[in-house]
Amino acid sequence: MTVPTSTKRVLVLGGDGFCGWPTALHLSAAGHEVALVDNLSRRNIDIELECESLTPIKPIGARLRAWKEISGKEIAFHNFNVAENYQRLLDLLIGWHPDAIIHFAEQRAAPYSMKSSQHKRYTVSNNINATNNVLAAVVESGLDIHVLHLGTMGVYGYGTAGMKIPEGYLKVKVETDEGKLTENEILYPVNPGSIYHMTKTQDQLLFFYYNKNDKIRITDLHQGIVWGTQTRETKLDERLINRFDYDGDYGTVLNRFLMQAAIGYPLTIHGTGGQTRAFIHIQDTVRCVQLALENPPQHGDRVQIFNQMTETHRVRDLAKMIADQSGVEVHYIANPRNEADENDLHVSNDRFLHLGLQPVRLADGLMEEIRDIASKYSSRCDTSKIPCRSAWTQSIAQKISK
Ligand code: NAD
Ligand code: USQ
Repeated sequence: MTVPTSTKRVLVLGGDGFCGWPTALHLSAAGHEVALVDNLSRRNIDIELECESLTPIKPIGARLRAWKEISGKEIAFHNFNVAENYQRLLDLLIGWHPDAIIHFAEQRAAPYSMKSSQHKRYTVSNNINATNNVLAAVVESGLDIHVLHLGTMGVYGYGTAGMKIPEGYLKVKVETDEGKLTENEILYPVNPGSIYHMTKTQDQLLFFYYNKNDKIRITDLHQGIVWGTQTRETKLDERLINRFDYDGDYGTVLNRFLMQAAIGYPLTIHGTGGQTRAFIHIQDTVRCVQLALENPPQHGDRVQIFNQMTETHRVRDLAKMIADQSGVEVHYIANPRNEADENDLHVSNDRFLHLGLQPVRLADGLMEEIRDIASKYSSRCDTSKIPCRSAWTQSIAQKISK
C-alpha cells in the first residue's frame, strides 16, 4: 500500500454505493483517513424494485468490520440523509474537520428517474438538495474543504459539434455591439437526456455559483458509464465485494450485456444501437478520484472539471464484441428512451492522462468480468428484472408495450 505525500481526512458521501464503496477502500488503503455518510437509500430501492445486486453485498457494518480485519484501518460510518439532514451534516464537518468531501450521494439511474412523477420529484429533490446542502454546509462551517463531485458525461448531451467535447468549458467568440470579436470561456452548454441527467446540470450551476461567491474549491468529475465490479481492494475478501446492478432500471449497458452473456440471455440493444457513450472501468474510477483529491484546485481557481472516461463505444459494437467472445444472441428492441438513434462522440480526457492515469482497456477485461462475476453469481439473477420497462414518454410506453 502506498502512503500519500500528504494524508487527507476525507468524507465520502454515498460511501455504500457502487462507486463510493470501492473509492472509500482505495483511499483508505492509500493512507487517507476516511469516513462515510450514506442513508442506505439505494438498498431501500432494491427492496422497492424487488431486485438485488447480482453480487452478494454485505451490510455496511459487516463490510467495515471486514475492512478493519484485513487492513487494520478503521472507517467511520454515519447513517443520515444528506438532502434532508442539514444540521447533522454541518455538525459532522465542524466536529471532524475534513480536508475534502467526495460527493457520490445522489439517485443515479436515468430509467429510475423517469419511472413516474414521484420518481422524477424524488430524484430532483434528493440530488439538488444534497448538493446544495453540501455547499451551504461547507460555507457555514467556515472550513477550507475541497469538494469533489461525481457528475456525468451526460451533462453535455452526446453530440460533438464537429469537435472533441472539452473538459467543462467551451471557448466562444462573441460579436460585440461595435462589431469586434471577443473571446470568452463558458460552461459547455448543457443538454440532459433524462431527469437524472438534468439534476447533474443543475449541480453544475450550484458549483459555479458557490465557487464564484464563496470561493469554495470544487472539482467536478464528468464521469462516463462505469463498468466492471471489483477493484484491488474489493477483491481482497468476499465480504468486501462491490455491488453489480443488472436490472432494467439500475443496470448499465455494458455490465448488463456481460451478465446477459453469462446466462445466455439475448443482448438487449435499444433501437439501432447507434448510441455512442463514454466508458470507464471501476478500477479507473477510484484512481481518478484519488488523482483529483491529491491535485486540488488552488484558492481562487474556477471550478475544475475533468472528463472521467477512458474509451467511447457504440452500443451495437459493444454487443458484437461480447457476442463474438461468448456466442450469445443479439436482439434489437424498441427503445424505451427518448434519445438520438445514432451519435458520434469524441471526448477530451487529457487532464487525467497528464496526471498519470493508465486506463484499464475494455478489450482486456471483458472475459474476466464474465467469468469471475457474471457467471459466478448467475444463480442470483432474476431474469424477469432484465427488461427495461421505464419509458421516457407516454407515447413511447404505448409503443414498447405492443
Ligand atoms: P449508487 O446508487 O450505487 O450509490 C449512491 C449512494 O448514495 C447509495 O449508497 C445511496 O444510498 C447514497 N445516497 C443517495 N442519496 C443520498 C442522500 N440523500 N443521503 C445519503 N446518501 C445518499 O450510485 P453509483 O453508481 O455509486 O454513483 C455514485 C455517483 O456517481 C452518482 O452521483 C452518479 O451520478 C455518479 N456516476 C455514476 C456512474 C455509473 O455508471 N454508476 C457514471 C457516472 C457518474
Ligand atoms: N442501452 C441499451 N440496452 C440496454 C441498456 C441500455 O441499448 O440493455 C442503451 C441506452 O438506451 C443508452 C445507453 O445504452 O443509449 C447507455 O445506457 P446506460 O443505462 O448504460 O447509461 P445511462 O443511462 O446514460 O447512465 C449511466 C449511469 C449514470 C451516469 C451515466 C454516464 O447510470 O449514473 O451518469 O451512465 S453517461 O452515460 O456518460 O451520461
